[in-house]
Amino acid sequence: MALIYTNENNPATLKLLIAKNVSKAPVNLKIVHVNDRSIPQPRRLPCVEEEENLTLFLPNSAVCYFNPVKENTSEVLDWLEWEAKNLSPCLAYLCGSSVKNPSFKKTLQTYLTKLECSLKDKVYLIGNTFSNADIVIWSTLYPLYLNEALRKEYLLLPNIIKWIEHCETIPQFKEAVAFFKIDGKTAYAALAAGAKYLPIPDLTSSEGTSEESGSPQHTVEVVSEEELKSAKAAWSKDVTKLPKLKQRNGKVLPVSKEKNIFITSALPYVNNVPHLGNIIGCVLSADVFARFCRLCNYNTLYLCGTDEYGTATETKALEEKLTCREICDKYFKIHNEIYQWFNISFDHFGRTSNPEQSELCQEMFLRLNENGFMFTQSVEQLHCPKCDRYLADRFVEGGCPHLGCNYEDARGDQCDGCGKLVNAVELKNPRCKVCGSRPKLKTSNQFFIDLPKLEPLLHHWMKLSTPGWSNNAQVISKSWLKEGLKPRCITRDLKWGVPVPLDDYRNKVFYVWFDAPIGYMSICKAYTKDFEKWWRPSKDVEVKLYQFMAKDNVPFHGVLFPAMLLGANRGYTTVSHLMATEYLNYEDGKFSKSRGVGVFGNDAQSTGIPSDVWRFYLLYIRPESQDSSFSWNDLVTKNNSELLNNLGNFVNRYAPIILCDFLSPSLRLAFIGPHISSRLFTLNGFYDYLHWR
Ligand code: B3M
Ligand code: B3M
Ligand code: ZN
Repeated sequence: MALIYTNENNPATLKLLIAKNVSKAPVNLKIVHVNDRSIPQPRRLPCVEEEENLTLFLPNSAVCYFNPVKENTSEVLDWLEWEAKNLSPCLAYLCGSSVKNPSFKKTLQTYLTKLECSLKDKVYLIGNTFSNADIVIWSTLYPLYLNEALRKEYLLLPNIIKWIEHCETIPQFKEAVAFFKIDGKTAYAALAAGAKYLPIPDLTSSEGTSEESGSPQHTVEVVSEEELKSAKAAWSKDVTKLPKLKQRNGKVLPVSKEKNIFITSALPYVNNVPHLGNIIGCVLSADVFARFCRLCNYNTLYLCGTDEYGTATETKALEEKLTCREICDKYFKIHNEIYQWFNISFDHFGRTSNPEQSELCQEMFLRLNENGFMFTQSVEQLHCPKCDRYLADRFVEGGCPHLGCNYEDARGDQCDGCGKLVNAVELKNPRCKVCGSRPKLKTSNQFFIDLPKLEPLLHHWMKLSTPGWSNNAQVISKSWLKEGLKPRCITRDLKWGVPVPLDDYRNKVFYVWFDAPIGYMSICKAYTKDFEKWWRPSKDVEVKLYQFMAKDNVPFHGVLFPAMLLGANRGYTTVSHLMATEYLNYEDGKFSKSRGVGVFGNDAQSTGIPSDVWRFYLLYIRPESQDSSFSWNDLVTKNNSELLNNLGNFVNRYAPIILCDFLSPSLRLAFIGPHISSRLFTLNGFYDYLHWR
């Protein structure tokens, strides 16, 4: 049975009770304080918990849900929207908020005049037909009617009074009022307290442009003949005859003669909390594509996981005084929870510190070694005598060696001053990041992958593969190849990583960029023992690999990893679509965890803004072909104008059923139409929730 959570005296609850009486839907009522932790997210009052996964937190939406009659015409919906966007927030500001806002007095008067005109010679708002519009507006005005002082101050006009008094005698209204006492003095304060974000009443509609017309004016945009035709054709398709979505039971595996889509998003390091830029660049972009492919009934596998080895983890462990394992466990959980909150539809979210990783990484190395694509060479490395350890690139700092850049805190891998890559041994006045002392040069033998030897193979492969890549991915990879490939050192004197499986090297581990891409395989193996069906498909099976990432990861996915796969010569699947995004900036600068600038996954969550709105906005500003920026003001504007006014109105009014699978299940909007039995969620009233400032 549905359960209504409400604070006391909230007129919006009255709507729900009347609608429930009209439709004879049984409900329970739970009176709570606005700060009660048991209120379902997003903790607005009143809200209706319908089933485990369905909470209606928009009162007008819930009214239509309780009472889904076909009389919910667009005229009714206009009134519901007007009530949610204008009338009720205006009353809340004037009579309910602790900060009184007298400037809305004139606005309210305009609203009341409009209502008065609409009720002229009518029994109900819409002629002689009782509708949900009566329930909703009556409930909101009733406290004003009850309160003598307010009634004088805000002049209730005669038609309105007549209508209020008429509705008051309807049994379902009477019963609701008797059951849930409304006190004219505190009702609007209760409304304001439950709303959490008070929308600003729409002032433009109070200026009397639409004068006597009861319901709001519509603007009609010009649409071409062809557009109209194709829209009509699309809508006249019988949705019930569309192919049914495949039931996915068990593990997703590729099938001969079908489309087999394998999707990955770059594996995030465990040294930080992902920010919005990471989310749109990798997991969210891939998620939308995965949802699209599943809707097309392709065999779709979407994998991701945390990239846990390497110096990034060791640095973080030192910083937080935890072991590497503890750091990985801690950040794996953080990442996993954030992506769940964003409704990222991974088939599996794994981690590279699993046993499958060591096994596959060592196998790959041995294979490349056997095939003659590895060699050893002695390497000069910085060793800190005080800490007695070789210093990984990130553990050394010093002056930038590049001409013209005098940046003094360049890292061993890259200089933040000029952005160029740095060779750690070339740093001026190097110092150990841990103890600050000066490291010494020492030599040790390391393995190198012979990229120049792999170049011809790679060249040929690139010609065939790159046409489907995003433009920036093509440009970056081709420019690497053009400059000529150099051998790359793939082993390190570190502890936290996959051990090199050869005598004399057993105390070394693989360089993180050698092991990380193998994570895609090992995570797949952790997901299914049949992982080779994806990675080494038989001749009659075609697998297309789509990899999503930010552009700084392109060289590793477009050059290094394919070179490894080709060199291993075992018929491995290689990337057919490398999709890279540009950067997302924060307001006018860069996201930066160290400087605390930006919005991070957990911050997004604590704003109370639903993840679907974040998903919508991030996709809207996705840095596809150039950098873009996140801005709070723009978030509000895009939400109000595009998501609500455009998409929302469209879905609400015209779509018999729309499965917005680009958005997550909670937003799979199904309009309650006559031939649709699955009642999910209507957008109606969404407005008042989402028009926050
Ligand atoms: N958003 C137009 C429409 O719903 C507009 C209504 C405003 S109601 C005050 O089609
Ligand atoms: N962990 C870099 C990053 O998080 C790296 C990606 C690995 S993908 C195999 O940006
Ligand atoms: Zn040191």
